[in-house]
Amino acid sequence: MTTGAKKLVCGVVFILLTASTNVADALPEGFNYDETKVPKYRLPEALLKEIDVQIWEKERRPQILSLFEKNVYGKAPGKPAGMTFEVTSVDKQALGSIAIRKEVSVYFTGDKSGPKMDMLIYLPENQSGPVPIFLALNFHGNHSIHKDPGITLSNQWVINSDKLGVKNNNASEVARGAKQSRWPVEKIVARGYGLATICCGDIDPDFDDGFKNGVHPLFYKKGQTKPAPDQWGTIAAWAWGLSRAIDYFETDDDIDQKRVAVFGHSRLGKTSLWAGATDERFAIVISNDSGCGGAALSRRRFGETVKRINTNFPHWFCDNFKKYNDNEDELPVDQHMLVALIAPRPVYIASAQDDLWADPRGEFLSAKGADSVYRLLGTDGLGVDDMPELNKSVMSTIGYHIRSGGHDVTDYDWQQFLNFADIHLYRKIN
Ligand code: GTR
Repeated sequence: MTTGAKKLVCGVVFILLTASTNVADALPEGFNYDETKVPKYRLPEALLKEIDVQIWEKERRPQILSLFEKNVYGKAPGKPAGMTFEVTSVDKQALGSIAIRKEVSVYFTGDKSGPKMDMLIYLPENQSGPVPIFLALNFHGNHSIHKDPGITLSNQWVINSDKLGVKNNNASEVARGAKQSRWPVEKIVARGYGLATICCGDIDPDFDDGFKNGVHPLFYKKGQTKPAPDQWGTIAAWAWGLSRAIDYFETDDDIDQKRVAVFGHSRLGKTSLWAGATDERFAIVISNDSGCGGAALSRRRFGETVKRINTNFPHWFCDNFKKYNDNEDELPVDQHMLVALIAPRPVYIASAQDDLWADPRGEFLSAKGADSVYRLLGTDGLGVDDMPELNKSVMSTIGYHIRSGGHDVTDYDWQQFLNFADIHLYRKIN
């Protein structure tokens, strides 16, 4: 071998080693990442034997929804009486005059000193009527999604981060635009869609405080200090907040509340699926790398497990979910039934090849497990039998892709979400 060729081989080996180290970093030890070691399991059936559309709608769907409420996410209250909205800013020439930017505060009980969520909205500047919109929670404050200096710096609880300059849960200018790679706002508005986003911490700060902060205490009965074992955890509270955003859209003539695509990444992808299941006003549901408690089948115990998620994040699900730690086979549901609850509305599940912690195959199998319900309801379901090739998206009513790379939201992901919305939301209704 020539010296040049040797150098090339060494270089390739080095790159491969570095790449695999990075992947391994995101994969906690002591969990299964080996397909041959997935235990044998039997999924509960979404459809029962003698079933038709009417029985699905009147009996089976409500039954499955209630099983998820009781055993996984917890039951949330409805729309609060007295909720008010306040438009706090409007700029009709945002982002170099391509967008309208609005900010809206939602006061959950109407009390301005009580919990509220602050929503940031971008709409295409040249819209001729109400526009379809992507709605998504963010992790670090609205100001983190774009460098736009007109976005108000959050004055609510945000998660501490050295990198983003956040101490004592107070937002910092360092975070402005820090997450913009995940939010291609210009592309979204250029394609004729709006984007609305809210920081998840406005609804419930993401740590286990025994449910003293956030929206839970607003609904306690006299003497109650925390949710009952079948009442909402943090994910259900975040999903509830997304429904309150649609309540606002219903009052805004610039937004078409019948064409709302709810989107979320990771823990917020679990949330978008649950929001889509509980609120049929969401026209399209998109989950990105949502993993355990999201699109991935719990029974596979591949990557993150029920026990691990309940231990690390004891506040995300309802207390009853802890009964299934190391006991997944006793769950009366699995996550394919969560996807089925969204039927017949289009749902898109996105996975990433290196994100084994979120079990890409388990996410695909949920999509596949929901297919029978989607077909019963007259759609084309999931258009493939097997996992598609890398970076080849499936655009049937159940959409799916697995892209190269790790746990993140990339341009590739957004490209597919926009195409999916064009097929199922935009062109269909226009
Ligand atoms: C991880 C968690 C995942 C996923 C992720 C995220 O630590 O294990 O379930 O939700 O966080 O939200 O980024």
